Amino acid sequence: MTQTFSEYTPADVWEWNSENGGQFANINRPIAGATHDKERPVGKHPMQLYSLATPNGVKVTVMLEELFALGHQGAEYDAWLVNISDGNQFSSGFVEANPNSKIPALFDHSTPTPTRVFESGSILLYLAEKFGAFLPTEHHARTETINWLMWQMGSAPYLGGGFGHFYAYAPFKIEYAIDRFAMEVKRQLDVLDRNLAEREYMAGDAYTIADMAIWPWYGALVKGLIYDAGAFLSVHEYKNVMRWTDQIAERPAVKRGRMVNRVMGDPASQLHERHDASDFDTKTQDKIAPKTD
Ligand SMILES: N[C@@H](CCC(=O)N[C@@H](CS)C(=O)NCC(=O)O)C(=O)O
Repeated sequence: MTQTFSEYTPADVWEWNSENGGQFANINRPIAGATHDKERPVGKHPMQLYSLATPNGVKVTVMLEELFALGHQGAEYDAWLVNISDGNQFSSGFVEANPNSKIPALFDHSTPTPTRVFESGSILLYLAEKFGAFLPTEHHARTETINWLMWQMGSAPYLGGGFGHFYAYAPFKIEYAIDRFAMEVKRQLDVLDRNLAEREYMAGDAYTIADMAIWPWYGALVKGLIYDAGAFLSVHEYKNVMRWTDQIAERPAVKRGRMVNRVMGDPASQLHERHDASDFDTKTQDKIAPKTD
């Protein structure tokens, strides 16, 4: 049966009702800028990352771990935790790194004056160009990589802000909204599935920043790890996406990248901050959190 809904008529002028009951009502604001003064911490490494292990954050920690694994010492990094549910993204220091107040944000301290880089797609491109890695140099392959990178940046808001929001987080279920975004997300999964039927990776034979951008969102979706929506979206239908997801999950740098700035799940998978490559062995939550039993 189709749900009918007609109680709400928009006012002539929208007003901010911070008590709207949505899951993120405490951090959502209609204005930009800092809410409080707090300096950005800076560690010893060339790259200073301010992030959280959401899909957008994981894109960048995977890239940094991949670069480091290739031997690029210049990609050594400090990863500082930005807890977005506590409003850390509105500190003055973070807003200097990203005026859009969203993780991830990076400062490259190896340039004559530090270079700020925000938007995960921009960060991936910046690092790929700086280190000459994971972005093919051949004209067609390079263009195809950037095509899919931009596809992800334009498409994921329909998955997260659209489908995920209305399916998992909205204070009540609206059939119209869930239907609209489920349709779009299934279409996107089919786009990926058809592409991956013809090639090993998103842009061709090589693993690139396009895979790093798409995998944390759509790989997690087909594994039922986000929004608990695997059955609802019949994700088992997307066999090529599943094959590619499993293949990428096996990469050691991906396994490490997923752990950085992670604050949920198995304590052994959570490395709240990373300041040294050895932190994976010594500083995960199972090793540093006090035991309660
Ligand atoms: N287009 C941005 C999206 C970043 C984004 O949405 N970050 C979320 C977490 S996944 C965030 O920081 N949200 C905090 C907020 O909205 O206040 C990117 O790809 O970097």
